[in-house]
Amino acid sequence: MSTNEKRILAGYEYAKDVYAEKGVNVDEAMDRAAKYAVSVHCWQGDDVIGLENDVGGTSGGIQTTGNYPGRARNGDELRADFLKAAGMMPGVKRLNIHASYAELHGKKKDRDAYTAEDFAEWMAFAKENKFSLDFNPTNFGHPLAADGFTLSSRDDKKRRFWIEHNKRCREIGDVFGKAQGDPCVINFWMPDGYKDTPADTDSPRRIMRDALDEVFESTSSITDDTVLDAVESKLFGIGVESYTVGSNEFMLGYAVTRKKLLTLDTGHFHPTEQVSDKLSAVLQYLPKILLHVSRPVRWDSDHVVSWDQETSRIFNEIVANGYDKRVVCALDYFDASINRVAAWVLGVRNTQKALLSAYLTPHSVLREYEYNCDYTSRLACQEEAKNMPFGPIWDMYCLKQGVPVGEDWIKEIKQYEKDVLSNR
Ligand code: RNT
Ligand code: ZN
Repeated sequence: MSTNEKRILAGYEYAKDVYAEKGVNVDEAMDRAAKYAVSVHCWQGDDVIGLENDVGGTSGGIQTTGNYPGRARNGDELRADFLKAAGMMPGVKRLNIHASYAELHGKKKDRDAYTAEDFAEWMAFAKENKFSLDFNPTNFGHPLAADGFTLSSRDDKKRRFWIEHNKRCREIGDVFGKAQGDPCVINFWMPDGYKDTPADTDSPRRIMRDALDEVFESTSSITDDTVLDAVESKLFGIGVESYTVGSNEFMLGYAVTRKKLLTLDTGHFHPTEQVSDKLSAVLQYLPKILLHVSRPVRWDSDHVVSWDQETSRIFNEIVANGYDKRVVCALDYFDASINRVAAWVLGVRNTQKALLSAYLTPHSVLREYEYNCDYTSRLACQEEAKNMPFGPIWDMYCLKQGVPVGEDWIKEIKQYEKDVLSNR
């Protein structure tokens, strides 16, 4: 055993005792954290540009900022970077890809004609490395979405194209789901909306509702066994400030009436609204929801997920309420101002810290105080919980998961940057 490992073990023994005193079983907490899957988005690795022939990139109010060198320029680089990053992330990981990551090899076809074959490399990669795949229609970054409308377009030709694209995505997800033996989670996000106050707010919503219905009804042979559909709401995007067709109320209503998952992205609400407070509200009416964990800084800026108070609260809600099976977790951010592989690792490790720390929190003690109306003790205990020796447990968790402990991963990233990224 190395000196470092001895130190980790000593710290761990001490910390375990402290937690045991509060009735927390540390080994069980680590086990549960490791089993809760986090779906990691491929698009952090290439600034959401994608791998298609002539289309791709961001539009519809989302934006990647920064120009750090070393961006993955093709599928092989993106997968190599992802694998490098995955080796530094504890816990079960899924791999979340977008339709814009089709590898067409010069084939002249558009998004309304994609099939699972266009994702053959991703499927092989997922199988080889034992990641399950999740999927997303790409309703942006395309000339037919240039006017800001997709499934709610009044233009029949454009709307038909997007309806067909979203159908293809369910078919592709079905192939993924069958191949991996567990459902592929498909997230439907449409950027549709107006920069300025509309004269007609009703018809785009009616058109989108009917278009979504058509997508799901015409592919209804695809069931929950292979695909879980989620619809993502949003408040506003850059250049789409005044009206978003797929608003919170629209998507919540859609999810409840059509039995879909609702996607709650932490950047898609007014800054004083908290997704942590929404989980137990929507889960009174929906069996499952999808989370997009992100970090909005003043707007939906998609900063790298930090282990901040709101992220902690979200995972406390999941764990304390026993929502582990009902809240599906995916990450959604894109930062091109720092090393992109590091950005991946940071976001997942921070999510995992929030998750592990939630499993280590004595929720039943806190609830007992609450039920006895002893709010003094509840607050005191919540504050004391912040001071628990989490660090040594985290180190042991990383050690057990076979990923770098402490800051060791930064050295590894710097080496990778020197050997691989800087040569691009
Ligand atoms: C946009 C949504 C959406 C996208 C990804 C790339 O605001 O959050 O989920 O970020 O699909
Ligand atoms: Zn999102």
